[in-house]
Amino acid sequence: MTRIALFLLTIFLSAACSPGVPTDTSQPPGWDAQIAAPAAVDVDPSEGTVEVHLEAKLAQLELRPGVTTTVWTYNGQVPGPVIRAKKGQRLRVVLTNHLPEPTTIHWHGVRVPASMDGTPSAQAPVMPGETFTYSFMLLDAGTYWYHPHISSPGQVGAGLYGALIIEDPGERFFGDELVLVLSDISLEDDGSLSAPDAGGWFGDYFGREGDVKLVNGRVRPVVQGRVRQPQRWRMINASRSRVYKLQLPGVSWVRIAGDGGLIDRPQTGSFVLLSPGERAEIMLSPGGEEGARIDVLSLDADRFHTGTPMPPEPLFTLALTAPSPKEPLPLITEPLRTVEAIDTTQAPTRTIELMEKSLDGVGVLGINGKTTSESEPFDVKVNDTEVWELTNTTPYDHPFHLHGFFFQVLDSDGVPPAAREWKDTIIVGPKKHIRVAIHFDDRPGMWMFHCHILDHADLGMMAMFHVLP
Ligand SMILES: [Cu+2]
Repeated sequence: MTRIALFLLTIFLSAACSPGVPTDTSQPPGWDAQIAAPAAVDVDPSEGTVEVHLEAKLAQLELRPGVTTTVWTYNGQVPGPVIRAKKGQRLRVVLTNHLPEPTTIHWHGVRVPASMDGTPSAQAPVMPGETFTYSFMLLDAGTYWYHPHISSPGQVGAGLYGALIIEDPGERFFGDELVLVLSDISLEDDGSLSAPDAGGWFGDYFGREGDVKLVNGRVRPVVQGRVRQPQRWRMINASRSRVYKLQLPGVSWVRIAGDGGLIDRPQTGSFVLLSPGERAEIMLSPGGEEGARIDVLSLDADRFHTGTPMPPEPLFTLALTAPSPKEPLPLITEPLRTVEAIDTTQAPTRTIELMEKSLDGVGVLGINGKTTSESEPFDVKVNDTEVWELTNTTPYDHPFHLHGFFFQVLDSDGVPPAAREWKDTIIVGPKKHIRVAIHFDDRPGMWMFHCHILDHADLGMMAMFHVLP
């Protein structure tokens, strides 16, 4: 071996052995080929910036096997491409609208400047044929997603959503990584999309759930995994209204992250609950024998509290291959990171009531007595801290989503959460009282909060607040 080859080999080996950095996948070749969503291409060669081009356009895809559907896509695919960048980088996304109607992109959970939030108060809609460039620094590692924020029930329901993964280069290795965008879509018998307002008022009131459940745009896909070889699943619920509740029979797992990156300590549970907009990351280790197939089950989350949930259905399948030739990594049990508690000693409390009422003889949804069009924004100031007490006086669940700022749950009906974490979306059940702490950091502007059952937001359960400089 020449000296230069030896030198290069030394460089390679030292890179391969640096702690916490995954340098190879120990899964079988093509392990995620049937399930993974394609990655976005970074067209900016500089280290500090990731630039991605998204074209919103119609495309023909076979979502339900055997039939073709004209869906609304980013770059011709559902979900849109997985955008990957690192904490500390700038993300620039050039959106071109080739849809038949105006659109925007909202960066769900990402602490962007108000002008980049993609809402009607943040920007003029991007008209058909127009281009708009989003550009912002990435402050927090975690699993996020992007979707339109005008006509969002129809546009999200038609296929416009994608994952945004912000990596922390210093993070330890939890397992071979899989991004799972969970959604659903409503199709007619001939494969065409159901009308965005199908069912009229009832559709709005109940929240339209698609009859076809999708994992990365596929029906019942398969992921191959070695027995006892850990995987890290980054899961996003991009559904318009469906609450996903997953059970993983025969799989040991711990939850390691939520909406805004790693939680303070790993959590165990019997299912993963994801309301629309929420994210969860789990580290998992499949048991069983080589050749076994484990169905990941979708349970009915019973968001109407009927007490008679529908039976579970398989959502996707884990096909087990030979155990890893390496020593398997055990599921993590030690603390993951320090999440500093927001200091609420001087913080005033504001009540946010998710409610319903009759308006001109029609049932509507609202916040604090008012529908979106009736309500006035309230003011807070940069550097304020507030406690919001979220309550729900309707008889069914609403996932509350706060734009622009993370919150920490203080307690739910007086019970503190098992882990401390950063959240932007939380399901609020009937008669619940969930107290959350919010610190308004230095990003003034107009921001929204709303129910993330997008049909409910459209029916009035959305309001605004103004962060004053
Ligand atoms: Cu709701």
